[in-house]
Amino acid sequence: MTAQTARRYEPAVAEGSFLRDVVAGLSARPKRLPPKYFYDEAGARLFEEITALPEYYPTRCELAILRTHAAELARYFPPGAALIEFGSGSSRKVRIVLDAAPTIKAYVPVDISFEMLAQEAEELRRDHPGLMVLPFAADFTEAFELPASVAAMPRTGFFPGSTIGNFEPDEAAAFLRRARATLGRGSALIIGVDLVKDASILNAAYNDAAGITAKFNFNLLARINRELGANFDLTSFSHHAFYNAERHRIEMHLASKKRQKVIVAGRSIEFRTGETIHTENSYKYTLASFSALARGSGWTPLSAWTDAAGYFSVHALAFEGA
Ligand code: AVI
Repeated sequence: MTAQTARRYEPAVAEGSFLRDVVAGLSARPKRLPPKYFYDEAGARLFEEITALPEYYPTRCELAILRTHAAELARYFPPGAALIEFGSGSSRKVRIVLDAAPTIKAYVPVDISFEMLAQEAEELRRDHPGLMVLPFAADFTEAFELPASVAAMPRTGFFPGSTIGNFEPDEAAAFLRRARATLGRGSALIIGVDLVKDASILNAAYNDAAGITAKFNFNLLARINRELGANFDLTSFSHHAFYNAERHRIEMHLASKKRQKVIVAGRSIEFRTGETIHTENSYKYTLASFSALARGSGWTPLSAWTDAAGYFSVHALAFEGA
Protein backbone atom coordinates (compact mmCIF):
# COMPACT_ATOMS: atom_id res chain seq x y z
CA MET A 1 0.00 0.00 0.00
CA THR A 2 -0.20 1.60 -1.92
CA ALA A 3 0.23 2.75 0.82
CA GLN A 4 1.95 5.39 -0.59
CA THR A 5 -1.32 5.74 0.78
CA ALA A 6 -3.42 3.11 2.27
CA ARG A 7 -4.34 0.00 0.35
CA ARG A 8 -7.25 -2.12 1.31
CA TYR A 9 -8.01 -5.70 0.47
CA GLU A 10 -11.60 -6.80 -0.09
CA PRO A 11 -12.30 -9.52 2.49
CA ALA A 12 -14.41 -11.35 -0.11
CA VAL A 13 -11.49 -11.46 -2.55
CA ALA A 14 -8.80 -12.31 -0.04
CA GLU A 15 -10.51 -14.51 2.57
CA GLY A 16 -9.31 -17.92 1.36
CA SER A 17 -5.77 -16.77 0.68
CA PHE A 18 -5.63 -14.84 3.98
CA LEU A 19 -6.28 -18.05 5.91
CA ARG A 20 -3.82 -20.01 3.78
CA ASP A 21 -1.08 -17.39 4.05
CA VAL A 22 -1.52 -16.96 7.82
CA VAL A 23 -1.39 -20.70 8.51
CA ALA A 24 1.62 -21.15 6.20
CA GLY A 25 3.45 -18.11 7.64
CA LEU A 26 2.90 -19.10 11.29
CA SER A 27 3.96 -22.68 10.55
CA ALA A 28 7.22 -21.50 8.91
CA ARG A 29 10.58 -21.07 10.70
CA PRO A 30 11.10 -18.20 11.38
CA LYS A 31 7.43 -17.25 11.61
CA ARG A 32 6.30 -14.54 9.19
CA LEU A 33 3.17 -12.84 7.85
CA PRO A 34 2.79 -11.02 4.50
CA PRO A 35 2.66 -7.21 4.98
CA LYS A 36 -0.18 -6.80 2.48
CA TYR A 37 -2.57 -8.00 5.22
CA PHE A 38 -1.89 -4.89 7.31
CA TYR A 39 -4.39 -2.96 5.23
CA ASP A 40 -7.88 -3.85 6.39
CA GLU A 41 -10.06 -0.87 7.28
CA ALA A 42 -8.45 -0.33 10.71
CA GLY A 43 -4.94 -0.83 9.26
CA ALA A 44 -5.59 1.60 6.42
CA ARG A 45 -6.71 4.20 8.96
CA LEU A 46 -3.62 3.59 11.13
CA PHE A 47 -1.38 3.89 8.08
CA GLU A 48 -2.94 7.28 7.27
CA GLU A 49 -2.09 8.31 10.86
CA ILE A 50 1.50 7.09 10.37
CA THR A 51 1.92 9.32 7.31
CA ALA A 52 1.26 12.39 9.49
CA LEU A 53 3.65 11.44 12.33
CA PRO A 54 6.59 13.78 12.98
CA GLU A 55 9.06 10.85 12.80
CA TYR A 56 7.64 9.34 9.58
CA TYR A 57 9.42 11.48 6.97
CA PRO A 58 8.63 9.53 3.71
CA THR A 59 5.20 10.99 2.97
CA ARG A 60 6.20 14.58 3.72
CA CYS A 61 9.44 14.28 1.73
CA GLU A 62 7.73 12.71 -1.27
CA LEU A 63 4.98 15.36 -1.30
CA ALA A 64 7.69 18.05 -1.21
CA ILE A 65 9.51 16.43 -4.17
CA LEU A 66 6.30 16.13 -6.20
CA ARG A 67 5.36 19.77 -5.52
CA THR A 68 8.85 21.15 -6.18
CA HIS A 69 9.36 19.21 -9.42
CA ALA A 70 5.77 19.07 -10.67
CA ALA A 71 6.58 20.93 -13.90
CA GLU A 72 9.47 18.57 -14.75
CA LEU A 73 7.33 15.54 -13.89
CA ALA A 74 4.60 16.83 -16.19
CA ARG A 75 6.99 16.30 -19.12
CA TYR A 76 6.59 12.53 -18.68
CA PHE A 77 2.87 12.84 -19.46
CA PRO A 78 2.48 13.68 -23.16
CA PRO A 79 -0.77 15.39 -24.22
CA GLY A 80 -3.56 12.81 -24.24
CA ALA A 81 -1.67 10.46 -21.90
CA ALA A 82 -3.19 7.91 -19.55
CA LEU A 83 -1.84 7.97 -15.98
CA ILE A 84 -1.93 4.50 -14.44
CA GLU A 85 -1.52 4.46 -10.65
CA PHE A 86 -0.47 1.16 -9.09
CA GLY A 87 -2.21 0.61 -5.78
CA SER A 88 -4.10 3.84 -5.44
CA GLY A 89 -5.33 5.05 -2.09
CA SER A 90 -5.80 8.59 -0.96
CA SER A 91 -5.46 10.78 -4.05
CA ARG A 92 -3.24 13.46 -2.44
CA LYS A 93 -0.16 12.64 -4.56
CA VAL A 94 -1.83 12.05 -7.90
CA ARG A 95 -3.66 15.35 -7.58
CA ILE A 96 -0.31 17.16 -7.66
CA VAL A 97 0.52 15.42 -10.97
CA LEU A 98 -2.95 16.01 -12.44
CA ASP A 99 -2.80 19.71 -11.58
CA ALA A 100 0.68 20.02 -13.16
CA ALA A 101 -0.24 18.11 -16.34
CA PRO A 102 -3.76 19.22 -17.30
CA THR A 103 -3.52 17.53 -20.73
CA ILE A 104 -3.63 14.06 -19.13
CA LYS A 105 -6.68 12.45 -20.70
CA ALA A 106 -7.33 9.43 -18.50
CA TYR A 107 -6.56 8.37 -14.95
CA VAL A 108 -6.59 4.63 -14.23
CA PRO A 109 -6.26 3.91 -10.49
CA VAL A 110 -5.55 0.20 -10.04
CA ASP A 111 -6.40 -1.26 -6.66
CA ILE A 112 -7.80 -4.50 -5.32
CA SER A 113 -10.46 -2.64 -3.31
CA PHE A 114 -13.24 -1.58 -5.65
CA GLU A 115 -15.07 0.24 -2.88
CA MET A 116 -12.11 2.53 -2.20
CA LEU A 117 -11.55 3.10 -5.93
CA ALA A 118 -15.16 4.11 -6.53
CA GLN A 119 -15.13 6.66 -3.73
CA GLU A 120 -11.88 8.33 -4.82
CA ALA A 121 -12.99 8.27 -8.47
CA GLU A 122 -16.16 10.16 -7.63
CA GLU A 123 -14.21 12.98 -5.99
CA LEU A 124 -11.65 13.20 -8.81
CA ARG A 125 -14.37 13.38 -11.49
CA ARG A 126 -15.91 16.28 -9.63
CA ASP A 127 -12.58 18.17 -9.41
CA HIS A 128 -11.34 17.30 -12.94
CA PRO A 129 -14.46 17.31 -15.13
CA GLY A 130 -12.52 16.77 -18.41
CA LEU A 131 -10.60 13.75 -17.11
CA MET A 132 -11.67 10.15 -17.89
CA VAL A 133 -11.44 8.39 -14.52
CA LEU A 134 -11.37 4.64 -15.10
CA PRO A 135 -11.01 2.77 -11.79
CA PHE A 136 -9.71 -0.71 -12.36
CA ALA A 137 -10.00 -3.43 -9.71
CA ALA A 138 -6.97 -5.71 -9.92
CA ASP A 139 -4.15 -7.00 -7.76
CA PHE A 140 -1.26 -4.91 -9.08
CA THR A 141 1.24 -7.33 -7.54
CA GLU A 142 0.15 -9.77 -10.25
CA ALA A 143 0.05 -9.49 -14.06
CA PHE A 144 -3.00 -7.68 -15.44
CA GLU A 145 -4.10 -6.05 -18.68
CA LEU A 146 -5.12 -2.42 -18.89
CA PRO A 147 -8.65 -1.49 -20.00
CA ALA A 148 -8.92 -1.38 -23.81
CA SER A 149 -10.00 2.28 -23.69
CA VAL A 150 -6.42 3.39 -22.85
CA ALA A 151 -4.65 1.07 -25.31
CA ALA A 152 -4.18 3.80 -27.91
CA MET A 153 -3.03 6.49 -25.45
CA PRO A 154 0.57 7.19 -24.37
CA ARG A 155 0.86 5.57 -20.94
CA THR A 156 2.76 6.62 -17.79
CA GLY A 157 2.69 4.60 -14.57
CA PHE A 158 2.76 6.17 -11.11
CA PHE A 159 3.85 4.18 -8.05
CA PRO A 160 4.55 6.56 -5.16
CA GLY A 161 5.06 5.90 -1.45
CA SER A 162 8.05 3.53 -1.66
CA THR A 163 5.63 0.62 -1.58
CA ILE A 164 8.25 -1.08 -3.75
CA GLY A 165 10.39 -1.15 -0.59
CA ASN A 166 7.96 -3.64 0.97
CA PHE A 167 8.81 -6.14 -1.77
CA GLU A 168 11.84 -8.42 -1.51
CA PRO A 169 14.46 -7.32 -4.10
CA ASP A 170 13.51 -10.19 -6.44
CA GLU A 171 9.81 -9.31 -6.07
CA ALA A 172 10.63 -5.64 -6.73
CA ALA A 173 12.41 -6.63 -9.96
CA ALA A 174 9.47 -8.87 -10.92
CA PHE A 175 7.06 -5.98 -10.25
CA LEU A 176 9.11 -3.64 -12.46
CA ARG A 177 9.17 -6.21 -15.27
CA ARG A 178 5.41 -6.75 -15.01
CA ALA A 179 4.79 -2.99 -14.97
CA ARG A 180 6.80 -2.77 -18.20
CA ALA A 181 4.66 -5.49 -19.78
CA THR A 182 1.44 -3.80 -18.57
CA LEU A 183 2.38 -0.28 -19.68
CA GLY A 184 4.07 -1.31 -22.92
CA ARG A 185 6.92 -0.04 -25.07
CA GLY A 186 7.31 3.74 -25.14
CA SER A 187 5.82 4.14 -21.65
CA ALA A 188 7.29 5.82 -18.55
CA LEU A 189 7.10 5.07 -14.84
CA ILE A 190 7.30 7.61 -12.00
CA ILE A 191 8.18 5.81 -8.78
CA GLY A 192 8.84 6.87 -5.18
CA VAL A 193 11.74 5.15 -3.39
CA ASP A 194 12.93 5.60 0.20
CA LEU A 195 16.68 6.08 0.63
CA VAL A 196 19.38 4.61 2.88
CA LYS A 197 20.18 7.09 5.65
CA ASP A 198 21.36 7.37 9.24
CA ALA A 199 19.99 4.43 11.25
CA SER A 200 18.72 6.72 14.02
CA ILE A 201 16.33 8.49 11.59
CA LEU A 202 15.11 5.17 10.18
CA ASN A 203 14.65 3.59 13.61
CA ALA A 204 12.68 6.61 14.86
CA ALA A 205 10.36 6.51 11.82
CA TYR A 206 9.25 2.96 12.70
CA ASN A 207 9.26 3.43 16.50
CA ASP A 208 7.25 6.65 16.84
CA ALA A 209 6.74 8.13 20.28
CA ALA A 210 2.93 8.02 19.97
CA GLY A 211 3.04 4.25 19.35
CA ILE A 212 0.97 4.36 16.14
CA THR A 213 3.39 2.10 14.20
CA ALA A 214 3.18 -0.42 17.05
CA LYS A 215 -0.64 -0.27 16.84
CA PHE A 216 -0.41 -0.77 13.07
CA ASN A 217 1.77 -3.86 13.67
CA PHE A 218 -0.54 -5.23 16.40
CA ASN A 219 -3.57 -4.72 14.17
CA LEU A 220 -2.36 -7.67 12.11
CA LEU A 221 -2.90 -9.97 15.11
CA ALA A 222 -6.22 -8.25 15.90
CA ARG A 223 -7.29 -8.82 12.29
CA ILE A 224 -6.37 -12.51 12.50
CA ASN A 225 -8.45 -12.72 15.71
CA ARG A 226 -11.39 -10.93 14.05
CA GLU A 227 -11.40 -12.67 10.70
CA LEU A 228 -9.93 -16.09 11.39
CA GLY A 229 -11.24 -16.69 14.92
CA ALA A 230 -7.79 -16.77 16.52
CA ASN A 231 -7.06 -15.99 20.18
CA PHE A 232 -3.89 -13.88 20.12
CA ASP A 233 -3.47 -11.98 23.40
CA LEU A 234 -2.04 -8.71 22.06
CA THR A 235 -0.61 -7.76 25.46
CA SER A 236 1.69 -10.78 25.39
CA PHE A 237 3.53 -9.55 22.26
CA SER A 238 5.75 -6.51 21.72
CA HIS A 239 6.52 -4.37 18.66
CA HIS A 240 10.12 -4.60 17.38
CA ALA A 241 11.33 -2.49 14.48
CA PHE A 242 15.01 -1.94 13.65
CA TYR A 243 17.28 -1.09 10.76
CA ASN A 244 19.22 -4.06 9.43
CA ALA A 245 22.18 -2.18 7.88
CA GLU A 246 23.60 -5.27 6.19
CA ARG A 247 20.38 -5.87 4.25
CA HIS A 248 19.42 -2.18 3.88
CA ARG A 249 16.00 -2.72 5.38
CA ILE A 250 13.81 -1.90 8.32
CA GLU A 251 12.46 -5.13 9.80
CA MET A 252 9.22 -5.17 11.77
CA HIS A 253 8.49 -8.06 14.10
CA LEU A 254 6.03 -9.01 16.83
CA ALA A 255 7.89 -10.72 19.68
CA SER A 256 6.27 -13.12 22.11
CA LYS A 257 6.86 -11.97 25.70
CA LYS A 258 6.44 -15.52 27.01
CA ARG A 259 6.10 -19.18 26.10
CA GLN A 260 2.58 -19.58 24.84
CA LYS A 261 0.17 -21.40 22.54
CA VAL A 262 -2.23 -19.56 20.24
CA ILE A 263 -5.15 -21.16 18.42
CA VAL A 264 -5.47 -20.02 14.81
CA ALA A 265 -8.19 -21.53 12.63
CA GLY A 266 -8.31 -24.63 14.86
CA ARG A 267 -4.51 -25.12 14.82
CA SER A 268 -2.28 -24.70 17.84
CA ILE A 269 0.73 -22.45 17.18
CA GLU A 270 3.51 -22.49 19.79
CA PHE A 271 5.76 -19.56 20.66
CA ARG A 272 9.00 -19.56 22.64
CA THR A 273 9.81 -16.55 24.83
CA GLY A 274 11.31 -13.91 22.53
CA GLU A 275 10.30 -15.73 19.34
CA THR A 276 9.11 -13.30 16.69
CA ILE A 277 6.70 -13.12 13.79
CA HIS A 278 8.44 -11.17 11.00
CA THR A 279 5.68 -8.90 9.69
CA GLU A 280 7.38 -6.49 7.28
CA ASN A 281 10.57 -5.49 5.51
CA SER A 282 10.93 -1.96 4.23
CA TYR A 283 13.96 -1.86 1.91
CA LYS A 284 15.93 1.35 1.51
CA TYR A 285 17.90 2.03 -1.67
CA THR A 286 20.59 4.45 -2.80
CA LEU A 287 20.00 6.39 -6.03
CA ALA A 288 22.55 4.07 -7.66
CA SER A 289 21.16 0.80 -6.27
CA PHE A 290 17.63 1.65 -7.36
CA SER A 291 18.79 2.72 -10.84
CA ALA A 292 20.62 -0.61 -11.14
CA LEU A 293 17.46 -2.51 -10.11
CA ALA A 294 15.41 -0.56 -12.68
CA ARG A 295 17.99 -1.13 -15.41
CA GLY A 296 18.13 -4.85 -14.62
CA SER A 297 14.33 -4.96 -15.01
CA GLY A 298 14.41 -3.43 -18.49
CA TRP A 299 13.76 0.24 -17.60
CA THR A 300 16.04 3.15 -18.49
CA PRO A 301 16.49 5.61 -15.60
CA LEU A 302 15.99 9.15 -16.93
CA SER A 303 15.85 11.44 -13.88
CA ALA A 304 15.79 11.23 -10.11
CA TRP A 305 14.84 13.92 -7.63
CA THR A 306 15.34 14.03 -3.86
CA ASP A 307 14.07 16.30 -1.08
CA ALA A 308 16.45 18.87 0.43
CA ALA A 309 17.64 16.45 3.15
CA GLY A 310 18.19 13.62 0.65
CA TYR A 311 15.86 11.30 2.59
CA PHE A 312 13.54 10.20 -0.23
CA SER A 313 13.64 9.97 -4.02
CA VAL A 314 11.30 10.02 -6.99
CA HIS A 315 12.57 8.39 -10.21
CA ALA A 316 11.43 8.73 -13.81
CA LEU A 317 12.05 5.56 -15.84
CA ALA A 318 11.41 4.85 -19.51
CA PHE A 319 10.61 1.67 -21.41
CA GLU A 320 12.36 2.73 -24.57
CA GLY A 321 11.14 2.00 -28.06
CA ALA A 322 8.39 3.14 -30.38
C1 AVI B 1 3.67 1.30 2.82
N1 AVI B 1 5.07 1.27 3.19
C2 AVI B 1 5.90 1.93 2.21
C3 AVI B 1 5.31 1.67 4.58
C4 AVI B 1 6.83 1.60 4.87
O1 AVI B 1 7.36 2.60 5.33
O2 AVI B 1 7.43 0.57 4.58
C5 AVI B 1 4.55 0.81 5.57
C6 AVI B 1 4.89 1.11 7.00
N2 AVI B 1 5.20 0.23 7.89
C7 AVI B 1 5.43 0.82 9.04
N3 AVI B 1 5.29 2.12 8.89
C8 AVI B 1 4.94 2.32 7.59
